[in-house]
Amino acid sequence: MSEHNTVLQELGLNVELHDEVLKYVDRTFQQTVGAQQGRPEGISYFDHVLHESHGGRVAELVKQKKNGKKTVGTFCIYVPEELAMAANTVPVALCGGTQFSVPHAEKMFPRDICPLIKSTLGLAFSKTCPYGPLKSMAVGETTCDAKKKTWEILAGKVNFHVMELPQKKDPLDVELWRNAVREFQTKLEGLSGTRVDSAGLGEAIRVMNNKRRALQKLADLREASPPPVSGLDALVVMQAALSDEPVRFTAALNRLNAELVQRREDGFSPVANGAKRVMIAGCPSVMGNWKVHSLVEQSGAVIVHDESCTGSRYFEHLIDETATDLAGQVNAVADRYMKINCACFTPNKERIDSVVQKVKEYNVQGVVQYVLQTCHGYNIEAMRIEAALKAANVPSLKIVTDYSEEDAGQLRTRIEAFVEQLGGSAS
Ligand code: BJ8
Repeated sequence: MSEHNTVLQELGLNVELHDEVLKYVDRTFQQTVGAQQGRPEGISYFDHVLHESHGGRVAELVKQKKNGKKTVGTFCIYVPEELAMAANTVPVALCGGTQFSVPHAEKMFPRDICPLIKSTLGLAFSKTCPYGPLKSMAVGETTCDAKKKTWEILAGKVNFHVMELPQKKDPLDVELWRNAVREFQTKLEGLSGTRVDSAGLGEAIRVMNNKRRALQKLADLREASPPPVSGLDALVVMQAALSDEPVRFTAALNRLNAELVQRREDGFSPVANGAKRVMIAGCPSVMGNWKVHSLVEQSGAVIVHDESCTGSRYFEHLIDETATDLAGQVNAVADRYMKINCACFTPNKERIDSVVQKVKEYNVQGVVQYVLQTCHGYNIEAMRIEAALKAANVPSLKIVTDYSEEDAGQLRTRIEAFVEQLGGSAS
């Protein structure tokens, strides 16, 4: 048995099944991301991060755990990573993006819940997620109904904390959320035995803001026509952002960005001149899920922006760094996260406006609204987004799908027809 599989076995994983998951994910990766031409050299780091998310990264966290550092598992980008870091813990996203694990969840949970939740649960139930046994605490949030009700089941089985996220953004809601963030801080301090102080939180804020700046720079580079990088590769970077160590990640992304600047100066792009510029809006596409991005780009379009939690919702809005006392810093953290526009908010005018704004900013010719099956928030909100886009003369297409390949042929036909009818070539 390899050294790594020994580590997995020590974590209590089903090593044989885990090998099958990796082969499945690798095959999906090769058929989508790996099949592209003209990828930048710097992307290899991010491929490696995805590849090692169940390998080297796990070994790294096991080592840290042995030295007393706790890992905190998260399922949503509302959970403030800065606080976890300042409390001397490591935040790691636990969301699953592979169809492989879905049937394992369906044995125990209802079939008609979203694939992201089923994939995540299936990895845990089949003992193929190394982060499950590694984590010292999991953190849920009151976002969609499916998640909220799932946390109730999981809370009885593992150390679980639920952050209460309000559903509106009025002053009382902001106060409620600030309290939830303070409560999270206390919970983390109890877990790690480390008090969050102003210096530590200030440093964590700087680290995460630098990461956001680098991701924003990548987003800016995609404004070019044609962009120096494909949307699929930008997605790979985003997926890596959710699991990698942030300082190392930012350094690698700054190197990739420098390469892309050079490509732009040299007039080199992997994308054909005149490729239709498409934006993805809606649900996240976490590691293992490259389906819709791949279909869109195989149809001859290029994705120039992602309005999702594996896109701009993760990195837009910096945390205000001017507060110097701990209470002010914690409020600044809370207020930045409250600006995220998930469809679980109502009435959510901010999200509708921001989608229209991004269309202009990134010179988008058409929007693909990406909805994971049974995600009612994004599915119903798609009606208002479509109306706002129509008023702005921007065509849109709503796709409701899961992680399986069964509908790929039908989706391909719909996406090709959509891309075909998009207006003249981008300027
Ligand atoms: S901030 S999008 S990461 S909740 S897709 S589980 S909403 S039924 S992933 Fe999400 Fe946070 Fe919102 Fe982003 Fe529910 Fe929808 Fe499934 Fe979702």
